[in-house]
Amino acid sequence: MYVLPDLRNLKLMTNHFIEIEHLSGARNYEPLPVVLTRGEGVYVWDDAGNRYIDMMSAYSAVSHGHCHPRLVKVLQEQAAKLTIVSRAFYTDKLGIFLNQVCKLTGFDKALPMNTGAEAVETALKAARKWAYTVKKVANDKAEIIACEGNFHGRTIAIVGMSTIPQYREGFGPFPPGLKIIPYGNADELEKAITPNTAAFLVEPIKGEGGIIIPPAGYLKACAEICKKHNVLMICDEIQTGLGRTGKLLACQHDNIHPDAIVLGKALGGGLLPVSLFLAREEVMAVFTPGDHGSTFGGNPLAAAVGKAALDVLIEENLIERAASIGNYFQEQLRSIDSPLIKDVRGKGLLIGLEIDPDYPARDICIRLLKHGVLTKETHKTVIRFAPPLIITKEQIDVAITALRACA
Ligand code: IF1
Repeated sequence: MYVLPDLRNLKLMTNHFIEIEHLSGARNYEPLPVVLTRGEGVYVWDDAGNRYIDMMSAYSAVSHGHCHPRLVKVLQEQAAKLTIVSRAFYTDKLGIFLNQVCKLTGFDKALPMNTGAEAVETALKAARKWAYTVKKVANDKAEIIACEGNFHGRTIAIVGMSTIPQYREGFGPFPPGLKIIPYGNADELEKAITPNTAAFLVEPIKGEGGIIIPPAGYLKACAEICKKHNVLMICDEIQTGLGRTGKLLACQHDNIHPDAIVLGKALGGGLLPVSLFLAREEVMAVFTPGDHGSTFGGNPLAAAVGKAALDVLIEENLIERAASIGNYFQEQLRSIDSPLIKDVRGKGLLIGLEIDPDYPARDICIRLLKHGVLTKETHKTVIRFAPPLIITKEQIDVAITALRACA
């Protein structure tokens, strides 16, 4: 049995922490060789005291910046007061949070969960039960349509909709009734709909799929097709929502109001997991007491932090910042003259840099790390630039200078 050396007198060495993690941790990730110890605003520090601009924001979970003082204060105060009581009892925090988020997003009802995948599973269960009890689809025949290259989480049912071989291999068999269509073409949706179709689940912008923006009007056309065929349209706004693309919800770029959405990531203020399934009344009404739940879902600690995260989003104008600073960031990225950069795409502060496929994007991420900028490639050729929404133009200029030196 490996005896861990006494950390107190050990020089904080990166490889030491990496070794410990490799010793005991599953290898389900291949992180960059950096050991982070502290975060504040757009910055994180490693164990040698080097400072980095965080261009990942934990995949958009840290939109408010690391350890936002106001959010940490709410967390600390609530953590010292009441944290987890289960949903067997009411609390003084949950109703206020759900009422606030329904008013903000325009949905009738919200069901609190913890991770994004749990909120997506909740959406799948609601869609199926709505199909059987409202649309009168024959029992166990409900179909749900998703898009090629989607990412909605890592559960068995959700990866049953994935088209990424690595996300599916070795995890079958998968539930039936899940259909895949190409992303970005509304005609393909209409062709895939049958009388048994319960719902269409779609990301307004494909995140993991490489920051892919669908043609303007795509979501609107899909919403009209769903309405025409009495199919629920559910937008996965876990990564694109809460201001990330320059609007509260990314589906608002197409002026649509879907039947339901899922939120997560930044809803927890970069402090803890908070997610929600939001829907119009008729859809949420399918859940009766005992149908669905979660030990931690809707706990007062998460509700207090979730409410504060929404307050900060609005009061610090983070949505408008994402739009204006995001445009500036994209302009600066487009001004970089490098044969390696094939495309710059994104909305607000969800930006992807398409790199020449002959050049491993990970190498550029490693070089950026050495220049004080932290990010990661997605799908080998796209570098993600999704900083906290509090980032300033000056901080973007520093990142651009670093990228000029690396690309
Ligand atoms: C990983 C990226 C992947 C999501 C959307 C639901 C979920 C996610 C649109 C599930 C989660 C995370 C998961 C993380 C990497 C990251 C990610 F797109 F953000 F880059 F994988 F695609 N819907 N995305 O993006 O939420 O259960 O994780 O809270 O799994 O490696 P979760």
